[in-house]
Amino acid sequence: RRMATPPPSPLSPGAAAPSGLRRRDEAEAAPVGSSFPLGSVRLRRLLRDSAREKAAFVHGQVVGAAGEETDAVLILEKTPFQEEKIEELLRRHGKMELQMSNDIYSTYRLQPPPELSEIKVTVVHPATEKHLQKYLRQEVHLIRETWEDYKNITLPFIQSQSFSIQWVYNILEKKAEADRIIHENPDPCNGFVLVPDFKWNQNQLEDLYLIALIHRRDVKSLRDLTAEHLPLLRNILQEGKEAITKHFGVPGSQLRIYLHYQPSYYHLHVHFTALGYDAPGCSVERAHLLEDVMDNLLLDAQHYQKRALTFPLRADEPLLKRFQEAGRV
Ligand code: GTA
Repeated sequence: RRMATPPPSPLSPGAAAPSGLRRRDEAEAAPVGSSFPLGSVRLRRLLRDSAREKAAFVHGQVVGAAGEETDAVLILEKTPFQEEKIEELLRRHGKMELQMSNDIYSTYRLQPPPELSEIKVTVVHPATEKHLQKYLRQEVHLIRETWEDYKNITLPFIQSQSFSIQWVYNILEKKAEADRIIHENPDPCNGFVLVPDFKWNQNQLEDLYLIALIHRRDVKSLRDLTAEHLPLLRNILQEGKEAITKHFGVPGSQLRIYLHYQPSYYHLHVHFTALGYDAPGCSVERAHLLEDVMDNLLLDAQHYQKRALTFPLRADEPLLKRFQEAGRV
């Protein structure tokens, strides 16, 4: 999506910011500095980098005041271009160095002014070993999990060790990100909260990414869904689409709305991403379109307690070891 003919979006210059969203210039006016001591991070190793995503996943060590060391994961990403800033970038370009020239073709190395070359930094601190593993580049293997595998292998495993979902409860209880909420249906059974995903900086619509977190706390993943949850899923689909169209001007037909299996966080949530954005985790081996999930539940209330599900696991994930020990890989 180009921002030349912007929707009634808080992101376009001069547009009034709907409640709960800050305009970009306001965000820039926020106090400089942060609670995270970026300058004192010691680089331990590069976990992964991606030339295509222009991102580096870094394992760092933070030294506290008393000399204690804690692990951190830093994700450094070059942010997408904003159309309204391109002219300024060309006009105010800094040093421009010719790299090669051939007939009508030439390439240059450009050093733009700092305010036009922003980098998004995502910090996980203190990071657990599981976080380091999550972002480490590794081989992946596909698992085909039957319902018996789920009950005997996966469920005991996720009950014994999975990422904390405190951040989800903080959002639901308005202890964090309350000013970022785009929509809420407060019903304790069929309600949810829609917030921008922390992978999206909200500066451009190309990589739009929001998540809907359900209020009820007894649904871990796709595997728990039955026809009983259809009203909840319908609310997420309809109200989520409407809210995104209203706030960002993106029609429902340009949204990819899906669940992950396996998720990283076992509190049911639904991903809303721009259809044109190749979001991490949107490939067939991980993503289940919400509307397909709803159709499956309509056809058979116990669909997800019967069928086998495929998902990828990284080579040294303990869950893969459990499947190997059970002779299932
Ligand atoms: N608003 O505090 C949070 C928060 N946290 C902790 C996670 N999320 C949050 N959102 C808010 N506030 O989309 C978001 C995540 C994710 C969703 C959880 O909640 O950004 P999931 O349970 O299905 O887990 O979804 P998933 O898919 O593993 O999460 P994630 O982090 O997207 O990781 C998938 C893969 O994408 C990773 O293995 C990694 O390779 C890649 N990835 C992760 N982050 C980035 C990134 N910033 N840039 C590029 N690639 C990334």
